[in-house]
Amino acid sequence: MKSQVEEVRSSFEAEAAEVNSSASLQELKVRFLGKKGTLTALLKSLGSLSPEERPLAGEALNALRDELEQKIEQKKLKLIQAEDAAAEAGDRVDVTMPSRGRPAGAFHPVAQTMHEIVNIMQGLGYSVVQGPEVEEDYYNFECLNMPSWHPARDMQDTFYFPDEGGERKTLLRTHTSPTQIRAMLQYGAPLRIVCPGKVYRRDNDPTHSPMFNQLEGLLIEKEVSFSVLKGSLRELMNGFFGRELKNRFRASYFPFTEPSMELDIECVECGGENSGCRICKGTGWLEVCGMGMVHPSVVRAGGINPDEYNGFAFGMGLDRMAMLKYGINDLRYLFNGNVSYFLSGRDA
Ligand code: 2U9
Repeated sequence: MKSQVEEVRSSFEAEAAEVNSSASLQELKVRFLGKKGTLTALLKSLGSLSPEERPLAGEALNALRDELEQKIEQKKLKLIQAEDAAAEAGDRVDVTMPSRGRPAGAFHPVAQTMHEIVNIMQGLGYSVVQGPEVEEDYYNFECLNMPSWHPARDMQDTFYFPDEGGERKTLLRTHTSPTQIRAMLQYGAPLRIVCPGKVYRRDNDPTHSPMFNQLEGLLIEKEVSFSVLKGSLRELMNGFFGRELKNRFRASYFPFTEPSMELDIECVECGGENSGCRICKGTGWLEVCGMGMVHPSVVRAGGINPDEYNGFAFGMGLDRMAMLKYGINDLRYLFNGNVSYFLSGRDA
């Protein structure tokens, strides 16, 4: 495999040196990275290697793919600049030439993800509710079993607004759950809602941003069982990823649900077949969603009688779901406004 990697690299270098226009660059890209491209064929052949050979070979091929993508992008920029300069230097102006079209716009991958999940949930009878991003401490924490002394507040290091001496402290919401409390108070039971939106936490590292996008769901009806929750989430994940995925539910803890669980799905990148997989870290599983039966005191805080109604809630990070579905391997791509990564596509 090592020699094949070297062969592909050197033939790419040789062919790239001959490229002198955006059109021939695109052809080069298709030859190496397209669906039937040389490198793509090697990546596909990984499955036929032995489990001992596969991780190293996979790593080398992924690194080569990243390298080729980067070189193509660099070359593309240079060619476009050169072509623009040549066009400007030309002394004849063809006034009949149609203007250079603008690329059609597209949804941001996170917005796209949000729409896809909302569509699936609407199919299951859920409505969309939105709420304020500047929230009251009461709705964000108190109603959700997190009084001021509760240690769970430390997990959501919060942006508080300066205390202006008013009765209610305000903050940037740390989750969309307060919107669901507001909806319970406004609409009562029964209720099926999803709440997508921006949330804010004091997190800033390569895998966390101080603002991220969440989608939470809430169902309040009579005699709701945990199995309905499990079935609904399996439906959502299979619908979102477009195929039947292995799944497992693990016991967990959230102050606002009891009992609580987390859902793992099989790794969408390697299906558990690659011990060196960058996405699942070789575990074969991806954590995608937290959930549980809504705690009776949270149901009561929403103005609904917990002796009459019960239900479940779940929550997930939309940024993470977008990255998993669209193979985006760095959170920063979602925020830096550089569309070339998305326009070039990973499978063009
Ligand atoms: C009400 C009652 C309960 C929403 C829930 C989770 C579990 C959860 C995390 C997923 C990744 C947040 O974005 S994340 O960091 N969320 O695990 N969320 S249950 O529970 C609610 C919501 C509203 C009234």
